[in-house]
Amino acid sequence: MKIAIVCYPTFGGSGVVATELGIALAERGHEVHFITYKQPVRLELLGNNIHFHEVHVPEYPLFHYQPYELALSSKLVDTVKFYGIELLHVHYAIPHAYAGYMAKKMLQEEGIFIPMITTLHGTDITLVGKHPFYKPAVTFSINKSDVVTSVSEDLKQSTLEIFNIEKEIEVIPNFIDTSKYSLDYTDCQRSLMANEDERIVTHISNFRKVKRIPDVINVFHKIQKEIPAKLIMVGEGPEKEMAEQLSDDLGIKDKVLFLGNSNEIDRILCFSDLFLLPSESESFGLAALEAMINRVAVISSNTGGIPEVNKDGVSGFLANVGDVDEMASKALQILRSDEVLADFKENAYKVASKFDILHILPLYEEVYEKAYKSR
Ligand code: GMT
Repeated sequence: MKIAIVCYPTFGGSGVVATELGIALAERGHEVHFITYKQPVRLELLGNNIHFHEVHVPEYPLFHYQPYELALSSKLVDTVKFYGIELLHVHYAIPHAYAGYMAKKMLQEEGIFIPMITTLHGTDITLVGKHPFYKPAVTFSINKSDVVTSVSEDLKQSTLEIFNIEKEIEVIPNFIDTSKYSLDYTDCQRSLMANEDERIVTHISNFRKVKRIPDVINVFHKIQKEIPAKLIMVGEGPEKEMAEQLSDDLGIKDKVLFLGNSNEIDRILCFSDLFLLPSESESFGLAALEAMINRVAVISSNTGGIPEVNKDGVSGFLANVGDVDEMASKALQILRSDEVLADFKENAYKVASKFDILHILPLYEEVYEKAYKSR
C-alpha cells in the first residue's frame, strides 16, 4: 500500500514508534511517506520505498501563532494526490488527527476517499488532550478517525474514561526489532563509563515533570551508598538543570553523567545493568522496552501501561509512584549479586522479545486493510 505517516520527528516515543513502523512497512514492500516538519531523528535511509515530505509554515507577522495544522492538512492533500497515497496513519492525536480529518474532507470534495488511522500514544490523551481547551477537538478527531489504536490496554481505558468515544479502540502495543540485537558485547566499551567494580544505572527520557527526575537521582543516591555505581542520564528537557543541581547537592556529581540527547541509545544500554523509570504516568514506556531488549533490568513505577511491559519480579520490579525507598531496595536486590543480576537481565530480554515487530506489524497491516476496504 501507499501509506502516509504523520508524526513528531523528535526523540519522543511516539515519533520513534512511527518511524520504526514506517521503516518496517517499507521493508515489507509498502511505499511509506513521512509527513512532518523535520526529518524524523531515527529515519536515516530514504529511498524508493521511504519518502520524507517537509511541512513548511511560512512566517507571517499577523499571526501570533503560525497555523501548523493548516499547512499540514494542505501538505497532506497535495502529497496524497501527487503520489496516489491510499491511507493516512497519524501518530499522536494533537493536532495530527485534526489536520488529517480536514485533509480527508478536502480530498473527498475531489472524489478521493482515503481512510485515516489514528494511534494514541499517551500524553495526547492523559496530559495535553484532556485539557478543556483541547478536549472537544480531540474527542471530535478521535471519533472521526476510521480506525483508532492505542499503544496499551491502560491507555485505551483512560481514553474511554476521559473522552466520550463512540469508536472501537484497538490495542496494538509498541514493538522492537529484535533482529537488531545480538549477544555480542565486545563493542560495549563499558570501561569508558565506569570502573570494573561499578554497576551502571541508566535513565533515558525527555526530562519532563511526568518522568519524576528527582526520584531517579534519589533512588540512585541510595543505591550508591550501598554499592559502587554510576548513573547515566540520557536526554534533554526542562528538568535537566534541576537534576544536575540535585546531584551536586547530594554530593554525587562525580557519579552522575549527563549525556544529552543521543542517537546511540543501544550502545549506552549495551553496558547498562539497570534502567530507572519512576514516571508519574506512562502509557507504555518504550524506553523501558528498549532497555529490556538490551538485557537491562528495569525498576519502574507501577503506573499506566508500564506493568504491561515490565513484569514484576521477572524483568525487574515495580513500585508505587514516588516510593523511592522501595525502588532503591528493589534495585539493590538485583544489583548486589552477579547471579541475580544475570537472571534479571536474561529475563528482561525474554519479556522484551514478545514485543518483536514480527508479531506487531501484521496487526497494523490488518487494521490498514480493514480501513481501506471500508472506505
Ligand atoms: O513522554 C514521553 O516519553 C514522550 C511521549 C510521546 O508522545 O512521544 O511518549 C508517549 O508515547 C510513547 C510511545 O507510544 C510511550 O512509550 C510513552 O509511555 C508515552 N509517554 C507518556 O505516556 C508519558
